[in-house]
Amino acid sequence: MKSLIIVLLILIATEVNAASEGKLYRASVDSDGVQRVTLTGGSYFFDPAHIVVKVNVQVEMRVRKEPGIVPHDLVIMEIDGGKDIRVDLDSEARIVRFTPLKSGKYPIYCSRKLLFFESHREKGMEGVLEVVE
Ligand SMILES: [Cu+2]
Repeated sequence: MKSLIIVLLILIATEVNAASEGKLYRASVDSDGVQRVTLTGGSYFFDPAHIVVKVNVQVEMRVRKEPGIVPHDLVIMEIDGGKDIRVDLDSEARIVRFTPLKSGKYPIYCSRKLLFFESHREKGMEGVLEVVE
């Protein structure tokens, strides 16, 4: 009985974790040695919201914005040897290239904010880029 409860607790904890990090996309390395990811941002989400990439392998990220008038951007801090990524999202895809040099979890978020309203990040426009060995 006790072990059943423990298993249930683990399952619940895993579920909560999955929910907070959103849809998972695990990048694979293409034959040319680049791992490609497609990311869409909108009000107020990133899809996928949880991206897993390999360390020390170039990432090519195609980013675009869902249709609509609300402006969005994409920020990833200190991903490429301390370099930040900041790109305005457009309905036409833009390509961002970087090489993650250190494993860890890097927040992905939108830095937009309208006047005194909550920031887009606070409204849920954030995710995680997980860099693994
Ligand atoms: Cu935004």
